[in-house]
Amino acid sequence: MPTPKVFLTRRWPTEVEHYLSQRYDVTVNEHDTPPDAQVLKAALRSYDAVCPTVTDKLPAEVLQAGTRVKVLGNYGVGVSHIDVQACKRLGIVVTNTPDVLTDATAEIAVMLMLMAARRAGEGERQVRGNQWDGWAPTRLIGANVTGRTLGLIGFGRIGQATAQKAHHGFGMRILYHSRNRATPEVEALTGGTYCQSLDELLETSDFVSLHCPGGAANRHLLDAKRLDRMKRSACLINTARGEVVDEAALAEALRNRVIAGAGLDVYEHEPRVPEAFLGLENVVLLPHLGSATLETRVAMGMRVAENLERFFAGLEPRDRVA
Ligand code: 8YV
Repeated sequence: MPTPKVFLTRRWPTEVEHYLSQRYDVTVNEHDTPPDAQVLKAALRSYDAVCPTVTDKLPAEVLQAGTRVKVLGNYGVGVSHIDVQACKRLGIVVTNTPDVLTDATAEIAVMLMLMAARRAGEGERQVRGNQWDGWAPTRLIGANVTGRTLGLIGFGRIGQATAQKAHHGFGMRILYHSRNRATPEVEALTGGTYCQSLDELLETSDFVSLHCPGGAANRHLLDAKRLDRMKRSACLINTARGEVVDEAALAEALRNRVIAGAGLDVYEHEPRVPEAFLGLENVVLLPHLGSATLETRVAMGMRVAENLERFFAGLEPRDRVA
């Protein structure tokens, strides 16, 4: 079999690019900017494997151009930027990179919870803006995280890791809402209590953290009505996907103090961050840092490599999602 042709839509850590180049005929998008639909279509026509990231939109209309591509080795765990059903119809295999980014992403969820509760962004802006005029008993008063209730929506790997860190690190009470109840072992490890009713979780949590997949099924799951169910003192944390939250409704809720704060790592139309958030002090805004540690990004690349190796050897890839 001739050496498979592989296209990386972005730059990857050097050691992974090197590893792949020794095994395949690899082309890297040297510009490292998100490729547009035309570039993606051309890649799907010319390469055996295309390796996209969250920045690359692959709807059915683009995928249909794929006369040569056999496998999409997604660099990341979320695949809501890919029409997975269309891939199934077209016989294109899709793989992702679970496990290796679980802790890095859970760390960001915990960090956002602390930052939102303790008004860290607001405080830092004061210091950098030369507006801090010294310590005072009543200024920049936040809320303790220790001992409070964390409600998780979605309880997969990242949700569970977030629960574990929050429960064991900060003695938090953990509630979770998900399609399926976790095993007793997982509940014991994470301190998680299953909450069948989403409304009940929203009404009783001091922090609500999103860990469900994006895509059409969960689009605007947190809308104005659901935000209104949250405690006035609560914070919303999102490290999942931007589309899970109605951003306009969230901005309104933050402005009107329907909820106390939010910590966001993801946005519905990245890299656009809604203007309405920028003027609000009670929202922490991060630039999709979930998996951004060197060891994680290398491990993600090596996981894609492992999936490609198995695919091209005629075996079932470890992380096949379609
Ligand atoms: C990744 C993420 O870095 O894996 C995911 O789903 O959200 C990120 O942390 C990104 O998706 C890369 O494709």
